[in-house]
Amino acid sequence: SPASRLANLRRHLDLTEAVNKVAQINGIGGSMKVKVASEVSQALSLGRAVVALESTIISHGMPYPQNLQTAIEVESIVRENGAVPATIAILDGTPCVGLSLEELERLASLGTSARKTARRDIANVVARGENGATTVSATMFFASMVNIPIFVTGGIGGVHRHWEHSMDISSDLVELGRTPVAVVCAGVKSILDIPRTLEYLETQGVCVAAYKTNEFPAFFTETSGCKVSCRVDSPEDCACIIDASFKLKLGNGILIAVPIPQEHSASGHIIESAIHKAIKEARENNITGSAETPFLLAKVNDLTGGASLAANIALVKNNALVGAKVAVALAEKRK
Ligand code: PSU
Ligand code: MN
Repeated sequence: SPASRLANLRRHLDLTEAVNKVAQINGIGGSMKVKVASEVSQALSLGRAVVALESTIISHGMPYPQNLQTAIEVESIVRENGAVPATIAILDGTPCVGLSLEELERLASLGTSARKTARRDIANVVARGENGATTVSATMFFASMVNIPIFVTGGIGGVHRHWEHSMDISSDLVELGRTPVAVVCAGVKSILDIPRTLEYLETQGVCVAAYKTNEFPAFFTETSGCKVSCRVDSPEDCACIIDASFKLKLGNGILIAVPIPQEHSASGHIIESAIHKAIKEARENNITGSAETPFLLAKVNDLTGGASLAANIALVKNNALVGAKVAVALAEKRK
């Protein structure tokens, strides 16, 4: 039908644009190189589902070797559900979209000696030829650059407790306000100020959708006491909202918050008291800025005897499952 021919043409034009974008970055005139794994660029040019994955969660979010194992398992969950995984990191100064097993191994064993790279750090890491593990903000930036619409992670950054003194608000929230990528996460940890994180996302014009629930999840637990204005009940539901947001060219991101599976949810009060202690210790040792989140994550894990790490791994895998299904539903819709 003419309508489907038009749709095909439209898609062809979008893809040409995507391919050109990559080419431009790799171009002779351009000085900047972005390496896109061939499996990823092929999938993108065929309009197939691709899921971006971040790398700070590997370097700073989990200890070795669980980080490597989780990264590999997350990639295979994405594949098993019909999408191509694209883990994003900066290696020797080259932004890479899609890592080989060797590259994943390298990043996982580098751990915290890879630089935690948010948007503000990208140019510095590239210019110095360093290794950078991308946070949510930097990963969104590169995903959007190569037209990957879906990105899966564990938890995003947010408004820190004591924000009124430190003014510490994660650049993840601002990135969500200005980069059109849908981020699948398990909400934010209560190391952060959750109600104010949601207020800030509203200010930034970000649609926050909760998956099969009316409440924003708090990473380790299914509930946070905060309601969201958008509930989604299926991958297709998510795909419709993403598609509408992109077609309207709203320009901002979307947050899809998937609660941790009930059987893995960590005991609320144990986590809560660990978070309390961790924050107290961070204050006493004057740990602030970009060092705060990795410090709190590691401390909470120590204090809970690894229970929080197990929960973290389980929810990331669950997010990968949901994210891959959303990516497939979106690719179907765009056919
Ligand atoms: N929260 C988590 N796990 C993580 C992070 C946050 O539960 O691994 C990482 C993500 O990479 C996120 C970053 O983008 O920390 C936010 O850091 P900051 O709070 O410094 O903006
Ligand atoms: Mn910060």
